[in-house]
Amino acid sequence: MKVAIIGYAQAGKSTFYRAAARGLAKGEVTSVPVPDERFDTIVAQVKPKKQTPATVVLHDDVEAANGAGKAFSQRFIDQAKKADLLLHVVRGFDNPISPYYTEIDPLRDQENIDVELVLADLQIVENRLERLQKSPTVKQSGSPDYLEKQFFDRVKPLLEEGTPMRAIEMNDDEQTVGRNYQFLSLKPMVVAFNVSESDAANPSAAIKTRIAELAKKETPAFCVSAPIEEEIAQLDSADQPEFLESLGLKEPASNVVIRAVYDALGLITFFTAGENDTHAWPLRKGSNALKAAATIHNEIAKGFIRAEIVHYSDYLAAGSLDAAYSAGKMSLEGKEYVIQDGDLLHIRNKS
Ligand SMILES: Nc1nc2c(ncn2[C@@H]2O[C@H](COP(=O)(O)OP(=O)(O)OP(=O)(O)O)[C@@H](O)[C@H]2O)c(=O)[nH]1
Ligand SMILES: [Mg+2]
Repeated sequence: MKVAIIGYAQAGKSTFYRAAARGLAKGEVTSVPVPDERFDTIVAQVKPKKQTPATVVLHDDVEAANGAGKAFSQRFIDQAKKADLLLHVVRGFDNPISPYYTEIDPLRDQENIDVELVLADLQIVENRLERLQKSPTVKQSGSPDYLEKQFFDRVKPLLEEGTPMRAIEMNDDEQTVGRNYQFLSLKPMVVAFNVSESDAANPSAAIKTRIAELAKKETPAFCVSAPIEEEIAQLDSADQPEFLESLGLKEPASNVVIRAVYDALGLITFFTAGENDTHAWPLRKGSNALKAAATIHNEIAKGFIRAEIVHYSDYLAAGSLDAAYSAGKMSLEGKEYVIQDGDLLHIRNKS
C-alpha cells in the first residue's frame, strides 16, 4: 500500500519520513514496519528464525505543494494520484527559511491543502461534464455516460462547497467511477501537525479543536515533532523509554501515525506464528479465511480445508499457541469465516 507524504515546502516531510522509517529509510521510498505490540509479544514467545512484520510503503518523492494559494502543479497531482493514502505533514514550527508564508499557521496550511485537493477534483469533474455534453449516449437512461453525468452533476455543487469526495455518500458503482478517476479528495488522508517539541505532547487549544473536527470527517490527525521523532528513532531501544518519558510520550508519535495510516487504509492484521517465520499479514477489514489463505500463498488457498483460529486475547491469556490449543481455545472455521483483527491462523490445506 502506497502512502504519499504531501505538504508544503520545508514543512518537515522528509524529517518525518526518516523518523517513521526508523533508520530503514533508503532513498525516497521505504517499506516501513507497522508498530504492533501483539506481533512483538508473539515473536518474543515463539523466537522464530525469521520475523516479518506488516508494512506500509512510505513515499517521500512527491513534489512540495505550491504555497500561498497557488494551485497544485500537474506533477504534484500525477504523483499524488498514484497513492492509496495521503499523509499531510503540516508545518507548525518556526522556520527562518519560511518559503511561502512568513507567519506560521498550521490550521491555514492544513485547510489550504484540503481545499486544493477538492479543487483539483472539481476541475476533473467540470472537464468531464463538458465532454459528456457531446456524448451520443448521455441522454440514454442507464448508459454509463448517463450514470456518470448524474453522479458528477450531484457531486459538483458539493465539491464547490469544499466537501472532499471521501465525505460524499456513494454507491458501489460511483465508488468505482471515483477510483478510476483517482480523485485526490477521495483518498483516505491522515494529518501530522509538525509542531514544536513542547507542543507535541501538549498541543494548543486551536490545534486540539481542529484535530477533533478532522476526526469527525474521518481524517485522523496528530501532533508530532519531526526532529524529536528522528532523534528517538536513532536511539537504541534500551534508551528510548527514558527519553520518551522525559517528553511526556508513551511511545513515539510516529508509531501512532503509522498505525492510524494502516487503519485508514482499511487494513487489519492476522498472524501466522511459525517457528521458521512468524509473520504479521495485512488484510482488508471484512475479508474471509479464504482471502487470508490467499494472502499467505495462492496454493494454500487452492488446497484450503479448514482454518485453525485462535483469537489474540486467548493466545495472550494462555501464554502460547500450544497452551491455547490445550485449553480448547482453537476453533476450526471454514472459508467464509470473517477474520478478526489479531487472529492467529493455521490453514489446514491439501498442498
Ligand atoms: N525547528 C524545527 N525545525 C524543523 C522541524 N521539522 C523540520 N525542521 C527543519 O526544517 C527544514 C526542512 O525540513 P525537511 O524535513 O527537509 O522538510 P521537507 O518538507 O521535506 O522540505 P522539502 O522537501 O524541501 O519541501 C530542515 O532544516 C529541518 O531540520 C521542526 O519541527 N522544528
Ligand atoms: Mg523533503
